[in-house]
Amino acid sequence: MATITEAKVIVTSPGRNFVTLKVTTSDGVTGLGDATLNGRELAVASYLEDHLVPLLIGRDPARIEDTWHYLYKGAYWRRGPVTMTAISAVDTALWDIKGKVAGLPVYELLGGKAREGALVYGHASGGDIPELLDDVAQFQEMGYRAIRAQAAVPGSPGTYGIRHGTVATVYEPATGALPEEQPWSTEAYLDFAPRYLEAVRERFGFGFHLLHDVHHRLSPTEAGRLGRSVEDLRLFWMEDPSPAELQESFRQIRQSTTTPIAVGEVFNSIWDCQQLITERLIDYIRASVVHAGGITHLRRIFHLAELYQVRTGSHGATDLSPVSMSAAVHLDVTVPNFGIQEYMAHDPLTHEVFRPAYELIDGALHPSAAPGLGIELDEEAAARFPYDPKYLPVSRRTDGSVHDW
Ligand code: CS2
Ligand code: MG
Repeated sequence: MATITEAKVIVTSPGRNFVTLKVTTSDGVTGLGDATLNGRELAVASYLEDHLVPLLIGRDPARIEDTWHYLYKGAYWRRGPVTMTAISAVDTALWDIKGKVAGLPVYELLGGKAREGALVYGHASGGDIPELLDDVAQFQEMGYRAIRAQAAVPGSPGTYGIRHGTVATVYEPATGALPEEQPWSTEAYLDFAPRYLEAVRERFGFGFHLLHDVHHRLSPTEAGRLGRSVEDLRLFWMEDPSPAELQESFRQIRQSTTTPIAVGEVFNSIWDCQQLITERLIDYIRASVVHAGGITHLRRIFHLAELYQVRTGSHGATDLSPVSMSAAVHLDVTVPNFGIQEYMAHDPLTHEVFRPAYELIDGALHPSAAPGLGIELDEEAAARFPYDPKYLPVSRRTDGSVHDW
């Protein structure tokens, strides 16, 4: 029996911060798992180094399901983004190893392909409507068949989702050692968002999927109003309309509008979406490999969703590393209820460290047929980019009080 002989945590910042777990076996096989939790990276690095790595040494790398339960149930303290991101990294690395040992790409171990590639959506944005329209045109030229549209709300230049720089540049303004504070007016947003979404449909028509992210900014009542006001624009989805701690609040949104609802990028276990799925309060579940317990647990969430005709639409912003993206694409091509995959191209600097083998073809990501996940990490390159503390901004309402980010 091979055993795990080493598990190394690699923190690197090529363009933005990433935490990666590299597991090595006594046969010399290595596997990678993403452990990045944007703005709280070092907490996961410590959870892994101080608490999980000592438990992994000497274990059988083939026992993925058992290791998952050992780490989840054995901790006594369950769930939470730090714990689940750390477990995700271990799980993903073990699937990578299992594929390499079997000589098969991970999608074969998951039951084989249901489709050749995973349809992705790209992020078009602009400081105003004309800029947004130019950006949508760029994504169409690049072959994207699904496009998310966001424009800066007048009076709130730092609105979430607005890219600074080129298509490959992170848009989340990482503001240094302390979070930047940004103003937010729900009234201004509710007035403006339907207008720019309409402008996109007016100029480009209905021959592509149009998506929009609300980023947890609305109450269920406001979300219902937004959804209703854009029904004629036939959005693919309205994302994160409201914070989902209160899952049953989505019933109100659901009853207010036929605009499809997607939620889940901040979820870390099946318990965060059980009610949303089983009561069909959403159309798309956006949990991801890295934050929802790895391939093992995300697959469980997707299978539950399949029973209730809820489709998948995993989070894939640039704070999810190319290791995450590789794992996501392997899983996406196998699940019957796949819907769409978010994809933001990484900064070219990121690719000096991470070398993924997935390919974007005609608006869909195709996994590589190489054994495992088809992802390599250059440790020497990683060492050239030390950790760079950065935070997401904090949002404040016009009266000065803190709002949801
Ligand atoms: C966003 C994310 O991609 C999305 O849908 O909501 O970019 C989110 O803001 C970041 O991943 C937070 O780390
Ligand atoms: Mg989002």
